[in-house]
Amino acid sequence: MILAGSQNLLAVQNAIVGVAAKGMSSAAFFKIMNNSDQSDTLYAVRADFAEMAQLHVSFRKDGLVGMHPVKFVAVPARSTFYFKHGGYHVMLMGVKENLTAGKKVKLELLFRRAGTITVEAVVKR
Ligand SMILES: [Cu+2]
Repeated sequence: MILAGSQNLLAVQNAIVGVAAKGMSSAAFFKIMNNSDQSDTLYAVRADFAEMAQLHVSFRKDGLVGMHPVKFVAVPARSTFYFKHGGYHVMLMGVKENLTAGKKVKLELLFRRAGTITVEAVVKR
């Protein structure tokens, strides 16, 4: 997904969403490439196919694993930031349809500087 205009300063790529049955939870992963000289902040994600979408981070501490919501994620200038298993992810609570492998869903990522970036995510097992 390329930001409108020729500069392509912030891009979101390789978006995937995990398979899930209707009513269950899923998670989204992607990479954010910030090619600008300024940091940017992802502060919200919209997904119409889920009741709620939240920025989350997973942690491992003293042999326990868990996760909790975060208010925003900062993406430093000239860097690539990965949302991945065991780290940052978008928690998708209560999916409104069966998410089967190969299906495509839309995610809107809201950045302070770059604005709203819409990506198509592929459902993967
Ligand atoms: Cu989570």
